[in-house]
Amino acid sequence: MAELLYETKQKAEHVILAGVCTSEQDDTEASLDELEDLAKTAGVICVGRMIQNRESIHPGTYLGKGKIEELQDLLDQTQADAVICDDELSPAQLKNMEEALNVKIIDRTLLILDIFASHASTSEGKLQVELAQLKYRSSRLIGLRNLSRLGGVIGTRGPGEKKLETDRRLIRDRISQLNKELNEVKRQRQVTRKQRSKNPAPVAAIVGYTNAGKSTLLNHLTKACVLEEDKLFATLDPTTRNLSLPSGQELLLTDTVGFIRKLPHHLIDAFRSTLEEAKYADLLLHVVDCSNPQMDVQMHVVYETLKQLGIQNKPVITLFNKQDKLLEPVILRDFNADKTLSISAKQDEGLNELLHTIEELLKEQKIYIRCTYPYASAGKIQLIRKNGQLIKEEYVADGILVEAYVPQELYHTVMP
Ligand SMILES: Nc1nc2c(ncn2[C@@H]2O[C@H](COP(=O)(O)OP(=O)(O)OP(=O)(O)O)[C@@H](O)[C@H]2O)c(=O)[nH]1
Ligand SMILES: [Mg+2]
Repeated sequence: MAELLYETKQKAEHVILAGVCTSEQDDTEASLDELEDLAKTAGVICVGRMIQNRESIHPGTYLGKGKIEELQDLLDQTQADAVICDDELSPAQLKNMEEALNVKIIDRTLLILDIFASHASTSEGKLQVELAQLKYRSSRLIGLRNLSRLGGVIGTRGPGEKKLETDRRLIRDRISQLNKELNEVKRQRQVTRKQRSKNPAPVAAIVGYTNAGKSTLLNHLTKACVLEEDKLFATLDPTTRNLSLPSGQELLLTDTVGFIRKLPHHLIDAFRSTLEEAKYADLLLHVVDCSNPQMDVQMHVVYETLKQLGIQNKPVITLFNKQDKLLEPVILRDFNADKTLSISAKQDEGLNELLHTIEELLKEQKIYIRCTYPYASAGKIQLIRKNGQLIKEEYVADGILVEAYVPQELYHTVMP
């Protein structure tokens, strides 16, 4: 029984999208386009949409009374079997809408959780999704009971206050169990990171909006074989690969989970350790799909999410990707970036220039040294060659004269 509780596969085939346009959130049409992409990724078909202009979202029913009636008509016309709302609904909104419309009501959060659930492949990813789902669900059990009546997967459990109590307790137990398991995973991740920090190769994290082309970039730079797909949230687990820069210096490159506007907060909490991979990076490669008309909003969402995760003040190279898709020139700028470049990851365009740009930026983060090493200290020069940039190495009377850029953390170790 408990298993069924966190099963989230949507049975709904045909859905109607609903959003509210307020003075604070006025790009509802674009947000619904994205919701439609999410819905497609989750395997459902959108047969209509409805937008309401309101001062603010209705606290009790999400849409106002008149709009709910219109929605009922649209449901009758289209025979759709569910409504997907573009915001996270409160438990009361969910319950009231279900009661008013008598169809399945799904919100943006549930939809994203569903996609994450079907894309999670590692045990860590699965634990994280399950935790986020349970937390979301634990406050919405009444709504979920309705969901089962309307033909949801959890319909077999049967309603009843007693049953509900038991489930609530089961959910609580499972949440604490999941937290325990995730803490263990997190500890493990810290151990790995510590081991990695013994090898002082710089780390670059690829961040960006979902579907921007992050995995494609990693694959084209390193032959990593990460799944690239025209789907949202194709990547949930960070993959790290080695990359040699033109000077021979090694770099670790990490692909990360994509961001999206209104990323559910339970997901952020559950995925914090995965999302925070970028926190330990020396530099961020911010991939932007510049063929998307929503590019500016998407960049803003990325920086806001990074801020929320405590990832700030890192050097950023913004990559305006998918150049090949641009039909006419667009203005490309990012005032938050240290450097910007236009690329097409898929067509290997601009990637060599990218490697040189990374090298340049890393050089700026390093300390310049010019000193003479006694012959016995050749090991230190070897260390510089591996982790810094050796510009000059000359045999002189009293040793080896070295000019180089060295990482700050290695400065004291490599000084003669
Ligand atoms: N035309 C074109 N398509 C690209 C380019 N780079 C990536 N794509 C396509 O964009 C889609 C998304 O690419 P991914 O690499 O999976 O994107 P991602 O940022 O890793 O996405 P998530 O993991 O879902 O967050 C795929 O269909 C890619 O083939 C490019 O330079 N040009
Ligand atoms: Mg990806």
